Amino acid sequence: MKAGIIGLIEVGKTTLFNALTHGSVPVAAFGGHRPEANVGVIAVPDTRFNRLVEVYKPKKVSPASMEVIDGAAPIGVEQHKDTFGTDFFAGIRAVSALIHVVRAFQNPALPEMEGGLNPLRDVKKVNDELMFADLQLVETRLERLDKGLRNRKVDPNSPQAFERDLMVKIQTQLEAERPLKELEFSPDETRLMKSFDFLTLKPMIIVANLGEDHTPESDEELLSGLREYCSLEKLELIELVASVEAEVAQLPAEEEIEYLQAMGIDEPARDKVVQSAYRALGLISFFTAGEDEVRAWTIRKGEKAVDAAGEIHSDLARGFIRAEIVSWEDFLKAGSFEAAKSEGLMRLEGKDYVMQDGDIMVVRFKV
Ligand SMILES: Nc1nc2c(ncn2[C@@H]2O[C@H](COP(=O)(O)OP(=O)(O)OP(=O)(O)O)[C@@H](O)[C@H]2O)c(=O)[nH]1
Ligand SMILES: [Mg+2]
Repeated sequence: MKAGIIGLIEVGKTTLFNALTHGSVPVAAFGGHRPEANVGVIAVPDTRFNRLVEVYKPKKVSPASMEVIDGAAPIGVEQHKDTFGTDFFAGIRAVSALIHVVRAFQNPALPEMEGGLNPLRDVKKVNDELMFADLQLVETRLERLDKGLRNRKVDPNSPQAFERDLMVKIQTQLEAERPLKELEFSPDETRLMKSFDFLTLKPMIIVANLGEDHTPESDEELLSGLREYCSLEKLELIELVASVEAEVAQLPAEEEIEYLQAMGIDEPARDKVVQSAYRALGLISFFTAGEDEVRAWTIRKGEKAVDAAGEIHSDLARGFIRAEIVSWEDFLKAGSFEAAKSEGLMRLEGKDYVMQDGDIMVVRFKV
């Protein structure tokens, strides 16, 4: 899974990248507007996974992971467009989720923002740019289709007509200034759209980057509009101080926990960012656990036992007989997979069993 950090210039994208990856990429180097992106791989934080590791003390641990990309497209820097080539958004077209950072901090060292600090305005501005980029894409495609179809009778059942209808449907939505993820698409339409990598089809979360000196009162004043907008648009909003998160991420693990506890925080906000990106994508985890390895696997909500088995190895899907499943709650109750088994909490499920978040699975198979 890949997530791309987007947002206007100098809002703290690279700072958040550092917080997420425990990294120390220089912020705002060369104004930050570099054509090359920062890329990092991070483990998806999961307390259930940690618990499994405590129980099994395995030789190998393999948490779920996510790739984070920063700097591929700082939005709103028209003057830099040429240096990025024709497709300004190329760097984030390949991601599956967008982490949209918006500035909610004052910083006298940075140039004054036109019209003052206004996170709601900025989020809308970026969202408009995403819709505009998709609209350009679909219009280019429509032009090309129409050129190909000119002076020819088009069979309404032809693939060309099907694609044209789809593109018009997309265009209509974007012209109404609504993102594509609100539309429903048939499996055939989805297949056809895949190569376009439309930006407004991607799940998105919003990160409001607050100042170090923020208070609940100042947050309310600054963010009430944005909070309302996010709840209307069904966008998850995470409020954090990226600069503090980035500093904390530099501490050794134990010190970090102590530091956070002293501040009365149970988990770093960066964990929430990753988890909520995971959720926005409709992803869940299931686990395989033993003394050799404890591993978290990523699947989509609604996937079946046989799909989950196929994630592990295609042989397991091909020769699938049954899945031994212990739910996360039952695992906690019993203390281990084996104990759950002897207490009758283990279930034997068939191919079509719909996997639940946190399931622990052993696949019985034969090839
Ligand atoms: N006060 C404050 N300053 C921050 C915070 N996050 C980032 N900054 C400052 O804002 C400036 C820009 O931060 P970056 O992380 O480079 O922002 P960016 O969005 O990556 O910037 P570009 O890549 O240039 O578009 C730097 O001077 C940071 O120190 C924050 O949470 N609070
Ligand atoms: Mg940057």
